[in-house]
Amino acid sequence: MKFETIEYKQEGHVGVLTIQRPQALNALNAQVLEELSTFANAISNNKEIRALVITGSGEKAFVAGADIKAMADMTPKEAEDFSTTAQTAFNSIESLPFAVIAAVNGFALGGGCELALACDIIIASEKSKFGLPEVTLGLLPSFGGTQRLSRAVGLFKAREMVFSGEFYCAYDCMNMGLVNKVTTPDQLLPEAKKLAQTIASRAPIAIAKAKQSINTGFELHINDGLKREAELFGELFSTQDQKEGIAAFIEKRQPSFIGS
Ligand code: CO8
Repeated sequence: MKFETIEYKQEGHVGVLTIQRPQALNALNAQVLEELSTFANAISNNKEIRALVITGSGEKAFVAGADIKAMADMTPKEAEDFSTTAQTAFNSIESLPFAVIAAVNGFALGGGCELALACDIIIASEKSKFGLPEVTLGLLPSFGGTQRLSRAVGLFKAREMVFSGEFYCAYDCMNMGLVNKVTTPDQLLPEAKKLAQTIASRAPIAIAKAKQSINTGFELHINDGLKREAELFGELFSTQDQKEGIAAFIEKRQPSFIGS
């Protein structure tokens, strides 16, 4: 796969995807969004990838939002289509059957914050800043922000962030449950990769089904979520990795998972 605005590298079972538009603080234009979609769809069945880290190029920004200049002359229909293109790309990332970790190295604003929200885990540099400043531009967060933020931090904090358009530091975001861990800038990628490697050492199908159970269960009545959880649990008993995991425990050795 050849891309111009994103760069992908793989170390063992861990992939690292970097948004590469440093001259615009990695702002998301149509090309970045299309490349993200193509990339996510292309890797969704790749059994060699067991965890993915997403970060931004340069020292300043994860992603400073949707490309404001590209939005300047959009018609209402073009704006709606742009929003749908972004939602489709982020849905594809959210649906990947392995863990996706956002390593937020700087500004995660607007669409950048919404990209992090589509990931499973957010690790942030202490230099990072999160925010949904769309209302300062006469817009609303429409790359999933009004939907995913309230699910992540609750309605009241989400309304405050969206209505104020203010920036929040990494520690404030950790306190509100948006960020899992805050690191020094130097330690950000090593910490994100370390967690990715830990996750990649676990049984891949168990991770995929646990992710499915958490994400789909969140939208269901608890009784339906519990039913789905039990079904997914049962499905794992037809995998070789379930047999390997339990055999390794009984034989007092490390398991070796193959992803089937
Ligand atoms: N879009 C396009 N270019 C950008 C963006 C952006 N979001 N952010 C920064 N840039 C560009 C700047 O224009 C500048 O380019 P140039 O050197 O050519 O002038 C370059 O990146 C560097 O930026 P600054 O000089 O501004 O750097 P500072 O350190 O002074 O400031 C900030 C950094 C605070 C991040 C500042 O750049 C900023 O406020 N950026 C915009 C942040 C923002 O408002 N993001 C939200 C965008 S809206 C959005 O994401 C909505 C999605 C849903 C709606 C879509 C419906 C169609």
